Amino acid sequence: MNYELTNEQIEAYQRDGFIILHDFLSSEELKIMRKAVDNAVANRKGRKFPHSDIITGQDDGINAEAAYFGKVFDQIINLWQTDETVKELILDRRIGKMATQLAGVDGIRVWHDQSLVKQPWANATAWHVDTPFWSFTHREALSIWIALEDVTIENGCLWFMPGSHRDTEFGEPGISVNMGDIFDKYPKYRYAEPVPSVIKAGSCSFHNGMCLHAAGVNMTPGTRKAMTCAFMPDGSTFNGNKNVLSDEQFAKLSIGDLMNDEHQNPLIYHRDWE
Ligand SMILES: O=C(O)CCC(=O)C(=O)O
Ligand SMILES: [Fe+2]
Repeated sequence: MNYELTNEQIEAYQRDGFIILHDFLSSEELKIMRKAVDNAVANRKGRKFPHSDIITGQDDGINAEAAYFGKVFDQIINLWQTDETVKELILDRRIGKMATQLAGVDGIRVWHDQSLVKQPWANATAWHVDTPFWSFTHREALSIWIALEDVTIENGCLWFMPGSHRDTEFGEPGISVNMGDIFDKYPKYRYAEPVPSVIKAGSCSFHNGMCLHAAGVNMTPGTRKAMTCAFMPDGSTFNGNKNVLSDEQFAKLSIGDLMNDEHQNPLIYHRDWE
């Protein structure tokens, strides 16, 4: 794992809101991660969350919009909670250190991981931001997105809008079936140039959860597999959103509570550990 970041890379991330890191995993590490994720996904049998029977793609009701979202990607969340190997690979202290350095915070906890598989001919992921969906409010929250297969313009790579993480706002997140609806809210970016993240299997990107991003349709007969993990800066507090929390966890929390449950949001790196 090439986990060393230069100051230039950290500065570029903080300026742009994302960074693309080629050759992140060695071919051996990639093989291990791909096998672990495939196995963990198969064992979940389509269950989107560890704590409920919702099946990925079937949780948004029966209407045209749900039918569209059901064909964006297969999304299996918190594999680390149901698979020991994925836990070891994703809650890796070295990845935590990278996230901490990029975010410029003191420490990082897991918010949630997810396997994202765009099936052949899958729909596009419209422009959106991530953090307003989550159960805490922090401008430096971020995600790693690891390509488990070569990711191309044709099979639905991610696209980022440089610098947008400093202009977006919290509040109603929403993601539309229409690719460009979010530009009604952020007109400054309607005519801006996005950057495609074309990366080989084993490469990764990090993006700030407030950075505008999207993914294209999968215009190929093959899959586009990625493993991702969202990170919450240590010290974040509950904002009232349920998001990926179970009913039990949600019932226990009050707005303003520190999100420091080691079973749900383990600390994976803190600068004090050096
Ligand atoms: O993989 C995709 O198509 C979208 C991923 C995404 O939006 C994210 O990781 O935040
Ligand atoms: Fe996203």
